[in-house]
Order: sequence, then C-alpha cells, then structure tokens
Amino acid sequence: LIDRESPQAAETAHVADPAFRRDIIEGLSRPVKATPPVWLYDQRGSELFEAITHLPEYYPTRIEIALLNRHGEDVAALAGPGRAVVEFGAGSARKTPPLLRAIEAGAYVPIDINGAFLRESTAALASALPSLPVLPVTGDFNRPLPLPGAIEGMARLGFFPGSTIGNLEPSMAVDLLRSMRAMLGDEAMLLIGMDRIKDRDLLIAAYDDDAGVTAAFNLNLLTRINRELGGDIPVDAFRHRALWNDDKARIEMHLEATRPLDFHLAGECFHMEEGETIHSESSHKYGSRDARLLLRAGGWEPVREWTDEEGMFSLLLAEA
Ligand code: AVI
Repeated sequence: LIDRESPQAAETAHVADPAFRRDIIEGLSRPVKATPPVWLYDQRGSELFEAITHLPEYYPTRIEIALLNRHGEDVAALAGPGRAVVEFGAGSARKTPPLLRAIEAGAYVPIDINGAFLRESTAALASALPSLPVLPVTGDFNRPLPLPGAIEGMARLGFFPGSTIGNLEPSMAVDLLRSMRAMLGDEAMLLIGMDRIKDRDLLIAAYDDDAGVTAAFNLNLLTRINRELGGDIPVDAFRHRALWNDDKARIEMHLEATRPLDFHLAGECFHMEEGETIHSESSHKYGSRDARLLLRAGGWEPVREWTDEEGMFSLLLAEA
C-alpha cells in the first residue's frame, strides 16, 4: 500500500510517528475534516484490510487474481521472458508468484516502505520460487528510488495491483505514474489493476459489507488516534459511512458523528456536530477510456486491457 509508515515500530516504542501526528491534527483542523488513507493501516488496520479482501462483497481482489491467472500467458506473450518485475507495495502470495512464473521473470524487486511487510513477502516468494533472484528495496515509491544494480540492463515490468492507484487523487496518480516511468526506464512495461465504474449498489456493498469488517477497518482509525496521540475520541459515537460521489467517480469512506461531541488530542480541543464527518479514504473508479487517459497523462501508452465478463475490474498493460 502507498506510503505505509512503520506502525509496529511506533506502537512498541509508544512514540507517535511525527508525520501521523501532523497529518491527523492538520486534517481534523480543516473546515471539512479529512485524513490521508495511509493512516488506516496500522497492525490492526492491515489485518482488517486483509479480511476485507476475502469478503463476498469485496470483488476487486477475487477478480484481479482470476484475471492474473487467466491472462498471465497473454502478458508473457506481450512482455517477453526475463524481465525484472518491480512491484510497488509488498507482494501478496496470492497474486505475485503466478505472475512471476507465467512471464518467466528474471528477477523480482518488491518495493515497500514497511520493512516488516517486505521481509514477509520476500520470505514467501523465496519458498514459492527458490531459483528467482529476489531483491527487496525499502523505501517510499511515491518518489523515484534507485533500483538494485543487479537488474541493470534488464528490461523491467512494473506491477501495481489492487487498484491502489484509486486511493490517490487523480493529479497525484499522474505524478506517481510519471515517477514509475522515470524509475523503470525506456524499455519498461507496466501491469496495473484498476477498479471500474459500476452499479452504485455493488460499489457501496463492497465498502459497507454486511459483516461490518469495513466499518471496523474505518473506525479503527479513531482507536489508533486515541492510542498513539493520547486522544479521548468517543469511538462509540461514530459510524462508518460509504458514499458514492458520482461527480468525482469515487467511493468515499467517512466517519460520521452520531451526536454533537467534543474530543481532545495532542493538547487541542475539537468539536463535531451531529452528522458531521471525517473523510478517511477515497477510492476512485475508472472507465476504460478514463484508465487510458490516466495512463497516457502519466507517460504510459496502453497496450492491452483485460476485464472480467461483467466488466467489474481491469488489468491494463502499458508500455513506456
Ligand atoms: C487498498 N485499496 C485499494 C482499497 C480500496 O478498495 O480502495 C482500500 C479499501 N478501503 C476499504 N475497503 C478497501
């Protein structure tokens, strides 16, 4: 996931990450309260997100895995063998090994800001594909990073699954695509997952499931703020809301106050009216043309798009 800090480290040391403190105070001080989605992923948040990916209503993971399995050979035919696969975000054992096998990768470079996630995915990969060189890079891929010298001269395939691009505002998504283009070089290709615009009810169900896992994921942000920033937010007085913003073609997750309330954190006092919300995440959805426009604006020329029978989710291959 994008720009994940090291939550475990912050928790064991009981010292709040200064960037977390800054972002939360700044976000809650705005006239329309909003916090960056990256902070949803502490240890508990990451576990809850993993649980979300198994929910019946949350179709993206299931469909993307099916597309990767169904079209691995097609990707291989277009990309050719021996590429270094550079994955943005630590790879999941469910998605990455089948792709690496299908395209006969020459090396695998998982990039993640969180060393713990990186070690886990590297170990999983080493046992699944023992002969593949795995060269992890710890760092924030929102900025260009130096890639390992061992893949010099090897053509690259960037891999950015999960529709994580959708959690960025479109202008930031374009910046990230451009940065990937600069990192991966002129011979590069990019395989990216994007979630499609679809029936509003299906979208809302995916972000407001019956079992309440997404609600727990969203509300966990408040628990984290209380724990790490010494806050007294009455978590019980909030409820999870998932809204479709048609103008911006995105699902928005909000934390809504169910009564007028006050809370304190980091020496500051905050007030919320009944019905007022904290906007905690956006998940942008892209039609086929929108996706191609976004890729082109980011310096990538679309080559192929694969989608499921219902057109719910897309896997796109682009070239530099
Ligand atoms: C990580 N990201 C692509 C997920 C999404 O669908 O936007 C995060 C998520 N939030 C609620 N459910 C899933």
